[in-house]
Amino acid sequence: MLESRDTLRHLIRTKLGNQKFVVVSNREPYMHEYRDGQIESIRPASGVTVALDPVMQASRGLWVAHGSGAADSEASDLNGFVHVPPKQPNYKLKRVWLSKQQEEDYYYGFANSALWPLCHVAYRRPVFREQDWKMYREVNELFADRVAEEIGDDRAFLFIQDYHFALLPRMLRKRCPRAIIAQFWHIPWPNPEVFRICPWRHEILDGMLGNDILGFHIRYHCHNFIDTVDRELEARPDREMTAIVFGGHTTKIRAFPISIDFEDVSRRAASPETKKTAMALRRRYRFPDDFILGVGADRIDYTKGLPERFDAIDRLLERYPQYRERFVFFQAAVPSRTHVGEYRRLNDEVDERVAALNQKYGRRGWQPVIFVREHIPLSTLLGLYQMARFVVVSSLHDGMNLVAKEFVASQVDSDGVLLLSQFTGAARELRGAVVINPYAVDDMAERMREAMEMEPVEVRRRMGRLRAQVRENNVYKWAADIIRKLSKLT
Ligand code: ADQ
Repeated sequence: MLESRDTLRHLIRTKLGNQKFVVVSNREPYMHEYRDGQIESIRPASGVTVALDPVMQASRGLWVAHGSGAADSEASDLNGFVHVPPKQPNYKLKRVWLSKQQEEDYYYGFANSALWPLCHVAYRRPVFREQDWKMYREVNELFADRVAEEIGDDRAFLFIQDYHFALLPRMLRKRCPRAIIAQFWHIPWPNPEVFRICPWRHEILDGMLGNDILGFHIRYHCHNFIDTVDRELEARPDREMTAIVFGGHTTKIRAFPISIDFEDVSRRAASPETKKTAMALRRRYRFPDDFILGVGADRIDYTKGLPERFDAIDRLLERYPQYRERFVFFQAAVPSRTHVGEYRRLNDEVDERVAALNQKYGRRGWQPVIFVREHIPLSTLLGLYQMARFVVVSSLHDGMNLVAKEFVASQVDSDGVLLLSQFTGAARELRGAVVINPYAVDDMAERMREAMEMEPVEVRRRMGRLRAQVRENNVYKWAADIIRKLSKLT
């Protein structure tokens, strides 16, 4: 049976009954900002919130998150509550306020300068600062208090998101004794050799083993986690059951590949508005006649392989001059974590690569790369995907990657090719993509050429196969699988 918003809603009602369903994440699903003196709500470009919003709409639960928008406080009530989605509210968001220093040390510091590089192994050295770690613990405590205020001794399902809250499961177990606690780790988990450099590795593992269920995107990350615990703690891993018994409590470790709302994205992609958007983009960017479009859409993050992608385009145009003045690569790039030095350097590096490429090949009003450093609405991304011959996902390491799945869902005519890094969780699941190794730039250039020259029948065959997989393994199935597992624990 195909899971949908309706089947998920039904499942939530029958399995969770009247118990509270609470999601906790750092990033909020809707932020309020000031624009031209008005308060406007925007959706941040984060895979986590994109995936969970439809789940929350189906469950009508409570979402607890950091209120980070400039107008968030004004848009919420005195206790930080606001009803969302703004146009058709059907669940509650509880905003937790953090000071600048807390945000600096917990979010930019420990979460994004230590845990993010540690788990991604993209050859960026993690930075471990005592002050960041202390603040990470403090902010986890703060969230534990905010959630406990809502739950107390009630029975409830608590669903914690990601690497910002490794300590929260243990803290909540103490505060909410009747709650069932699950956590989904949206990024990879490294092997024990890599993880052992973390000075607070025992505390982190202890925190995560406060969960009843701990989910990763793929089995490989589950096995890495079990191996890490086995190496670091006096715990009893049960490899058959993929569970860990620690301090008398069992944590089940499971793979749940996250996904998207396939039907919604397909429907929007097939709409007349998307066609209009595509035509408007064509005019706006003066795409030449008979042009071939490649597209990338990413946060500007060193794990996404942007410099490598531009190097491959350079190699492509060098080797195959017939594509000059015909091929355009559109990169939608949303700035991210620019408080962190590593990210600022990456921004500069990406700018230099794009400028060098356009300088080297550009002529007569044509430039090979259009680089738009903006948060682009999904409707515009869909217009681009409609025109694209291929989309490149060249992550050096990625838990899953939802851009790949959104592109597949948008291909209602099955006339585009997905170039997908072998180091994404998505590559383990999706059959039909052209698999690339972003570290092998020459080969990536060849794969781009392959995508441009592929026979239409082969393009359709591959995309048809991809679409069948994403249609079936949609975000509602991801959530339903987790909820079924949770409900077995009551
Ligand atoms: P992210 O690293 O944020 O997510 P991803 O899964 O690709 O990565 O999701 C990014 C989202 O942002 C997509 O919905 C995409 O459409 C959107 N986006 C990208 N560029 C954009 C732009 N320029 N403008 C507007 N929107 C843009 C983390 C993990 C992933 C995992 C997700 C979900 O790193 O591996 O897939 O969580 O678990």
